[in-house]
Amino acid sequence: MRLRSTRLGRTNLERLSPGIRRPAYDRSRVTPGVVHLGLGAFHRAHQAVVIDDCLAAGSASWGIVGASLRSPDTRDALAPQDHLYTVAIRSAEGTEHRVIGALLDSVVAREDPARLVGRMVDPAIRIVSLTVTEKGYCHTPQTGDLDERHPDIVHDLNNVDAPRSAPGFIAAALARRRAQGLPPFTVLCCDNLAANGHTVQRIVTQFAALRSNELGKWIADAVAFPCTMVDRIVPETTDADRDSVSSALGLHDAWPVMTEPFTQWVVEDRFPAGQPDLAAAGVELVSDVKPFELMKLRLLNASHSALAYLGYLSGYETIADTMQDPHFARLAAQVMEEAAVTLTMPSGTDLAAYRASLLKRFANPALHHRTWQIAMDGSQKLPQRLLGAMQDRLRKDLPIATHALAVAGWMRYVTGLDEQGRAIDVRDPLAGEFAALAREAGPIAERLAPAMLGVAKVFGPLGAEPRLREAVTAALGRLYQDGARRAVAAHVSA
Ligand code: CS2
Repeated sequence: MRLRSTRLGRTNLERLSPGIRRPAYDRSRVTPGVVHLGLGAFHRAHQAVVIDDCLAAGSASWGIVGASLRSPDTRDALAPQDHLYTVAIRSAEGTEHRVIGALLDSVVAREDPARLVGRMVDPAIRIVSLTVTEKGYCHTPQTGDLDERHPDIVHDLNNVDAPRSAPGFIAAALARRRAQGLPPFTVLCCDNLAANGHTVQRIVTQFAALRSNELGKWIADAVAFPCTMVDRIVPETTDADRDSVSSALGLHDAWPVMTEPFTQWVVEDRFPAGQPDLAAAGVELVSDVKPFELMKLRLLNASHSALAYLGYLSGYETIADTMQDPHFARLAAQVMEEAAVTLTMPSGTDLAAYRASLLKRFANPALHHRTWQIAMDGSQKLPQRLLGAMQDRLRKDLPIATHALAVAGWMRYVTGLDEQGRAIDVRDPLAGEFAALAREAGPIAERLAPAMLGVAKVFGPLGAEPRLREAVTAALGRLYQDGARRAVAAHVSA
């Protein structure tokens, strides 16, 4: 019934239920300054909210044009509502709804690549930001280099003006700007990659150099790729969420996004082409993001992945469910504690308080964040979340059993069969390779662990490290013998 209620849109904002926050600026005066690649829920609940604040503070030339690289779903949901959508901020205390106006238009790259390139070449666009997920960069996560054999990269090198990949679009637009004598835009990566700005700079430069050495050199010299640390937990929107948001609004929103109260954005202050007043909107502008990035990847994302694999195998559907099990809450705390000693933070950073706040955020009962969602694309996530900290701990001669249990949980998960023998829907660019290795090795830790550790794209030389092999094989053995729930309980009680 609710689905037939009036659609949210620019002409009916005054009909929103009282108490719903809405754009505090004249949207008709806003012009685009940002093209964002990857118009998913995370962008809409994070950077777009900040830009909405910037627009309210007077930076009217920084509206967003969003692009989905493949799927038309977001555009199809948002275009009929003038690209307005709701952010629902959920906690045990209740839900706050806020309608965001920062997104002005959307493009589906696959349908019309030239249109997207055209928008990126517009001189008004001074920032191209990205949330295309780890695998969207077409790189080898272990080394941070462009994967020249990636099918999208091969395609884009043969179709430079009608690309498919994020590096392909950035290079195409920058090449045209250079040819037209226009200054480049700043490339702002907002994905959880290690040293994300530097990594994307390397990937785009390598791609461009395959097109022409001059272009590669110009991009390396002239384009800024600031590093960022982005943080906000954004579970996938469900139909029940759509219904509850629409009923709170009094108008139908086809694709609201769900999130938590916490939000953080730390950005390297390097925007030669200009920036909206990010600082006024709460963004922390710093000269070196690296320590914050590592802190977040190794504390938040590492323990998230550990909870996701081991929690899923234990039959827990969401992170909050998993955290209700005190052994898993302890496991998350232990991953963080053990990773914390590998970090060097600027003075004044209170890591203990940060860890405590993460445990509270994970336990948020109002967020339905599925373990399955976080378990996705592990091959792209493991190096920066777990393996770097393991390497650093090994260098310091510290034990790595906790991280090894998480890695073993991932190995067990990507075999594609759960502890009851039911199929797991493994989503990972390397899923086929992992399934084949699992079939060949069988459910035998001594065979499976070394086979997985031999996948160089994920583990690199670390896979041959004897202490790591021993710890991961032992942990995988316990998972096969006792099941994940008992193995975690035994580990944290030891
Ligand atoms: C999660 C992240 O899906 C995942 O892998 O760990 O999306 C996490 O929720 C965000 O990085 C939080 O900022």
